[in-house]
Amino acid sequence: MNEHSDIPVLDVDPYAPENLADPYPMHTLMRDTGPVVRLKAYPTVVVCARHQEIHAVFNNAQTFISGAGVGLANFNTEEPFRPKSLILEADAPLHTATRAILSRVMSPKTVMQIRADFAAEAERVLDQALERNQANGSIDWMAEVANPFPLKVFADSIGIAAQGRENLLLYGDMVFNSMGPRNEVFEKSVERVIPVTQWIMQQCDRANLRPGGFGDQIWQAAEAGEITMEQAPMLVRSLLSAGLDTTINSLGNAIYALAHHPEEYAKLHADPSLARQAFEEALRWESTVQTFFRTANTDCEIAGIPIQAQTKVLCMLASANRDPRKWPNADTYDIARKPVGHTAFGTGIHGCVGQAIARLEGELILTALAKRVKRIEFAGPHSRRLNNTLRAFDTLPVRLVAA
Ligand code: OVM
Repeated sequence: MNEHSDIPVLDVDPYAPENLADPYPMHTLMRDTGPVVRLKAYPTVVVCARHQEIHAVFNNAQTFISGAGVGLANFNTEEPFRPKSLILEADAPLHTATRAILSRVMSPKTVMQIRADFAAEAERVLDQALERNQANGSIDWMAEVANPFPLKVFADSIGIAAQGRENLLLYGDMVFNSMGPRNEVFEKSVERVIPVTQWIMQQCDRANLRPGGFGDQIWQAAEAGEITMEQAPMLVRSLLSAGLDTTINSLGNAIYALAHHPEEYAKLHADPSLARQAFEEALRWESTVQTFFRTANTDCEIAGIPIQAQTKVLCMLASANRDPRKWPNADTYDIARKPVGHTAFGTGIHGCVGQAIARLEGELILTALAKRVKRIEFAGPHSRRLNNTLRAFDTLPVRLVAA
């Protein structure tokens, strides 16, 4: 793009396996190259890796739209991987209507109502994990805690059946991979796209949703005329897409942060009321959703640099959260820090609509952990699940030392 010829170009691929495995050196290079950079391998893209520009782009949804996709593909010229999300991949006025429904379904009142059940389940999961840990000397945190907890509490809240929930992980992996290029990790994750998608859409039928659950409440909004009956299952799909893989890996990332920082864990163990801010700081330090794109709707500018209409803007959310221009000691995991303004949930009108529930899940698991466990140690090498958007684990072996 000639119009962008003043923007520095980097010969790095954010979707190469080595950068997915360890994105931080690349983030530093991107931030230090300029407020906007280009990538040799992706000529339709400009990248923002500093906090200031990412915040500006996300808070100008009229110029930097979501309806052309929040991944690499521009839906104005490329076919979406799946029918577009009615909230993530939508702009006003559609987004306004769907957002209102989901923010009511997951309101502060809802969070108060679900809290006791979520807390009881968090305690049960940690009790069981500790038992397995006593028996075997260590546990896989992902298999014993991070996967089962959201798969129980959030999927129960939506109101889907208990059977087949492993499909939620496969589906999330696919959807988040589809926001990058058609590389090897994408191809591998879409091997079972047809049966997994069929299962997901089946769960979205009203007949398969528990009366009163989040899914049923979306159908009630359709009955009331806020959206059409055809749109209701698609909005249920958003809960199934966005609410599991994200929180699951955030619980993985949080324990990874704490196991890496025994002195920080000691503070949490001494005062479990720090659980909420320890989780929040983990979201800053290891952001589960690493990237989202916007699309320039018109010729515009970022940091005074002209940007051509239809350019995809790659926002490195995890890099904004480690930007030393924004955060003192940005690379330090410090549970006393209150990381207000982090971008792990995005920011602006598309900011995560389920973030209060995600925070609740993190707080409750870390509280239950802090009360039972005096020390966490890595118990062998972890294995990452490389994903084009998510910072994720397959396995995360840890030893929990009981208090
Ligand atoms: C959706 C959706 C999918 C993935 C992520 C997300 C983080 C939303 O289908 O609406 O938000």
